[in-house]
This record gives sequence, structure tokens and C-alpha cells, in this order.
Amino acid sequence: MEKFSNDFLKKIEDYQKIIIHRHKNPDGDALGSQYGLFIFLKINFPNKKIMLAHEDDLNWLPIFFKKEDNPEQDDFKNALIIICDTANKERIANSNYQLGREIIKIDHHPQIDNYGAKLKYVNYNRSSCSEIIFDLINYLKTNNNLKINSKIANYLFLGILTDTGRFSYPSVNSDTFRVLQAIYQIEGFKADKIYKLLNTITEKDLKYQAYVINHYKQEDDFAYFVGKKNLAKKFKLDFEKITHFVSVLMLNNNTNIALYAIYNYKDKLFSVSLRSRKIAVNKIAQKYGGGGHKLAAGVKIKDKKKLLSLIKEIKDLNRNLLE
Ligand SMILES: [Mn+2]
Repeated sequence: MEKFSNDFLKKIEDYQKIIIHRHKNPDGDALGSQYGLFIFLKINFPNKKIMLAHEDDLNWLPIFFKKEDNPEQDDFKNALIIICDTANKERIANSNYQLGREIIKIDHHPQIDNYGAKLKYVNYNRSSCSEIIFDLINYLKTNNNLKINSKIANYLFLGILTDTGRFSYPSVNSDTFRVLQAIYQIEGFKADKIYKLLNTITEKDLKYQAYVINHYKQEDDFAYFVGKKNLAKKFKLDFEKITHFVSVLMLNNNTNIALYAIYNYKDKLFSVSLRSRKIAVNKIAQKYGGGGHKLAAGVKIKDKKKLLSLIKEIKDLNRNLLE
């Protein structure tokens, strides 16, 4: 880490334009590590052009992660590219990274490919990319007199918190708590602000959640909700927003598999989310043209008949497992 940190600083000093990337469909760690490093470089190198690259796929915590303009194609020319929390090139948000001059990779996923990065720090024993970024910038603070402020601490804390399931995953180790100890010492850092951000939702969201709870159906350990009416309009929420409520169905401790479908009036199709505690739902999603992870998958479905056959398929599958 020391060697990497020194090499990293040399690269920063060498370049006038620096662009930081994250992975597609960013989670708290992708955003936290990207924004934390972004602010760190901005306050310590005010004469350099520091930018964030993305695919405009950010709709999570907009108050916290302020939208930044994507760099222009020209900005990538002769730029130093830093890619955070991303295992392989297909996952890199904004493919213009290829136009840069040099790539640095910082990640905690098992190494898949280095997308051309010569300088890299990859350690899959670390809980999160944000945890690695903190060690990097704290080293530079201690040895090179650079600054860290509470805004950076907030971003990295949120990244660590979300990527460790609030410190509950096996990836958490003494390094995680060593980093946290240092974060808690940063002046102005307030963990309760971040917890409030993560633990609360808006009143409109809450009302909508109550609607889902009151209208979903439960058959054995299968929970499903099909929103046919224009619920986004009814609850004055963005359509995109109301597609993210499948986790409500998994709150029931009897539920092992959940389906959450919302009709999109604009695109004229059902947006379906599947969640499971055991069964591979991505296999089912693939049959209908969707995909995803084993326990979390999704699919877009055109007609209601097809949706009903998907629901029936899950019910039958479940019945077979019960018998
Ligand atoms: Mn991560």
C-alpha cells in the first residue's frame, strides 16, 4: 500500500486532467469511493481539472451525491483515468476511459481483468473500495501533508457501511475498524447524519410502501405484487422510483421468493423484479429475456399473459419444492 500510495501521488502530480470512474448501476461503495476520492483530489490539487465519469444511471440519494457533468470526449485526451470498485471492463461506467492516456485501478473484487491498468491496487481481503481509498488518502495526508475533510469522511463511511451490510458481512475485519477509528476522528464527521440518510425514506415513499404491503399476495413462501394501475401518478413518484420496492416483499420472514411487477405506461411493459433466498431466480428471468444475479434478477415483460405465466411458473416451482 505504501508503494502504491507513493506511485499514485506521482501520477497525480504528472497529470493536469484526472477522471474518476465507477461501475455501472452504482451502489454505495462505487459512489462513496468515487466521490470521496474526487473531493480529496479537488481540495488538494485546486489547479488541476478533476472530473467524474458516469452513465447517468444515478438516482440514489441525490441529495448526497450531487450530479456532476460527464467529461467531454476531449477531456479524456491525455487524462489520467482512475477506476474505482470495478472488476472488469464491461462493468466500467462510461467507455470513454479508453481514450485516456493511463489507467489506475483501485478495487476489492477478485481480479478479473485489469482493463489496461499498469498501476493498480487490488485487494479482495478489504471490505470495500472506500476502505482502500481511505488508507490511500490517509497515508498521503500523514506523509505528504495533504488534507482530508468531513465531506470525504462522509462519502467513504457510507461506502463502507453499505458494502459491509452495516458491518455484518464476513469481509469485515480489523482493518475495517482501524479505518473507522480514523474516520471518527475527522473533525466534523457525524455518523448519525449518514445513518439517518440510509434509515429513513420520504413520506411519499412511505405511503407507497404501505400500499404495496396492503396489496401484495402471499402463497406459501411466494410473495408477489402486480401494480397494474398508474401507481407512479397516483403516488406522485417517478416511475423509476417505484420499481425499487421489491425488498418490501422480502421483509416477511416466511417469504423465500418474491416477484414485484410494475406497469410502465410510457414503454408499455411490465418492469419485473425477482428476489430469492435460495432458488436461482436469474435462471427464471433468463427464460423470459431478463437476467441478473442468482438471488436478485429482473425482466421486462410486454404482455400480461406472459407475466401471469411467469407467476404461475414460480408458483409451480415452489409447489414442487414443498411436496
Ligand atoms: Mn464495492
